[in-house]
Amino acid sequence: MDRRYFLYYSTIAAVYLFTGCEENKSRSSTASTLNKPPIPEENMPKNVVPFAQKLKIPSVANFNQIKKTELIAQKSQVKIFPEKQTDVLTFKGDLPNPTIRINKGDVFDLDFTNKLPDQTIIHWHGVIVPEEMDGHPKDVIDTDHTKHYHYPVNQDAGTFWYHTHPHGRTGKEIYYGLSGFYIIEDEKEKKLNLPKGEFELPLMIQDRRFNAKYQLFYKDEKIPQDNNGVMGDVILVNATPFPYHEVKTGKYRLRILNASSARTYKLAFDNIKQFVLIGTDAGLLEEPLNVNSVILGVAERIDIIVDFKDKEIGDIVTLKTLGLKEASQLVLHPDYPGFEAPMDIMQFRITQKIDDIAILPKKLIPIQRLKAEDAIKTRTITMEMLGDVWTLDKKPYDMQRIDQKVKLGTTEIWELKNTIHMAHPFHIHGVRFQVLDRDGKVEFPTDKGWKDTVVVMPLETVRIIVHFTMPGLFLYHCHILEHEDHAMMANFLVE
Ligand SMILES: [Cu+2]
Repeated sequence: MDRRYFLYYSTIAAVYLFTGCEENKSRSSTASTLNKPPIPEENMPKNVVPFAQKLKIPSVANFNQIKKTELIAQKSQVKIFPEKQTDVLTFKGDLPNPTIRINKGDVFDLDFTNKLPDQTIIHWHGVIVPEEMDGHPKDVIDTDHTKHYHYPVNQDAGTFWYHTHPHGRTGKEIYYGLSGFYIIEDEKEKKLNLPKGEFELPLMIQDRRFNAKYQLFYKDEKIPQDNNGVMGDVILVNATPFPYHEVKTGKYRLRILNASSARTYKLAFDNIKQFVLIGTDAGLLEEPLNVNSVILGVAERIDIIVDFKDKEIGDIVTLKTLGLKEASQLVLHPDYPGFEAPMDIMQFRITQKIDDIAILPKKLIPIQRLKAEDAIKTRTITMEMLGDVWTLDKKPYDMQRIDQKVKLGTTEIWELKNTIHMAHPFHIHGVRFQVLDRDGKVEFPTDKGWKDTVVVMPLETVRIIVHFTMPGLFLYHCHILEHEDHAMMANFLVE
């Protein structure tokens, strides 16, 4: 049986087994497609040969060497597949978009020009910046207009990212290409002597759908489940489908970002049982943590060390997702692999023996634990479905409404209650936070570090603790892009 049809019918079977909160409407419309594949003929995906292309490495805009740079959101054509042009959106005319690197203490200076037909804006995900620099959707700029971003970077080293954030169109713009890495470095991190140069790789993971003409296609309006989240069967790493990368027998620092629309990954390697988690979204851990796998929701990042020292020339190590069936009982697109599906992501091919004698430090960066007793308030935020619209606290997003007011300089506990049978990565702008506890059964090693996005599993409550240091109006929202574009977003004012 053709793999597409196998996936299709096995997911249909899952619909009938499922007795949770899925709307009757969507269940019957899925069932009505039983006799006919839902994807129109022209959108039938071509076979994509995995591990046929080298991993692309983004260019770097390094504020050590430059004072200022520019990004221009524009339509472009790029070769995601050899000899084929794919229509995409880029910031510099090509994909992957450049990686921004900047030192803590330096000033970020950038002109952003919008050459798209619609209004848009850039958000610096995880970077704590003044309100007018944050890229709130209220600050969108018109076509052919330029916004000047200028702010000091005052936070610890970590792996962040940037993407556009216009309300209602974020999902589509990121899907077509508008995201990149943003790396902050500092002196404390440099002293740790972590792998660098060719031994440090940013990996942006995104699942995508391509049609027979090698063009991306986003939501299928005929499939209501696409509003639950867009999933694809082709995994791009740095805009390269299922790439390979040639490595030596040493330690590599991988900065991994999940910039997908909806997919939560459970990342692991075959042929390497254990790897080392050294950092989470917003900085390094206190000490390296040995792990076998890590769950990574949309917008989350991990900083890991993988050691190929025991490998021989010719060996292959594959980065994959083990699948995470616990993450959703809702049906997403019935024709594409769901959360539960194990999938290969990329290959590391060992091509050279070296003696890597560097030792990973036993201690990384001290983390000051925020204490529950210092919180002046506990707020509960619920993740709800209102009819068939994704919301927070049963209220669809209203750009004019202030949903929460917070006192500058205080600490609060936010209790994130997921009422739906689907995991939601919850993101807060303008802060970094720590996870206090979660009532679920799945263990998250990433809960040990600084976060700006946290996955809340189905029907789970996660308590986070936040210290508010930046005044202004900011957003909190689900980072499944189709959920935030729906209405699963809210404003809070720090004053
Ligand atoms: Cu969500």
